[in-house]
Amino acid sequence: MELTLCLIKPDAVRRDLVGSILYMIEKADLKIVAMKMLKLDLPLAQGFYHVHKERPFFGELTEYMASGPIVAVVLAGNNAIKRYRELMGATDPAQAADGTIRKVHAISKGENSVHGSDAPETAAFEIGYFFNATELVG
Ligand code: IDP
Ligand code: MG
Repeated sequence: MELTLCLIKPDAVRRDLVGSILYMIEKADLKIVAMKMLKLDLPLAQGFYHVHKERPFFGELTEYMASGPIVAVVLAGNNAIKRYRELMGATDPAQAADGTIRKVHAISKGENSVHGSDAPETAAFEIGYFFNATELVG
């Protein structure tokens, strides 16, 4: 059993897509073991995306992530990190495969509706960024 962090990003919460995205996740047989809605401020968004701080899009990304509420979700399953990355689709929705969350819902490469951890080390950091061990259930 592996854990991964999903964020439903501000563009998706704003467009009332939380239920649709969670439906796709549950249909894909990934188990929700923790969930909360929150609004990041700029320093929290910057801390979450610190690995991208040298990238040209860092300012745009962190301001967007702090622009409205998000939903943080911990998912569990065999090979959950890779399976959820596949379900999300490519970063740019124009490149995302049919049936993926980003193909169906994302607006652009920046406003791409969901985040997913990319490796066990980043998943551990990202889950710990939003949740205590006692908040994971199931
Ligand atoms: P990922 O979310 O598919 O793992 P990353 O390369 O880790 O993609 O980038 C993190 C996030 O930064 C993306 O999901 C997207 O919101 C944003 N981003 C990535 N590349 C660009 C870009 O070229 N312009 C604007 N935003 C970007
Ligand atoms: Mg990434």
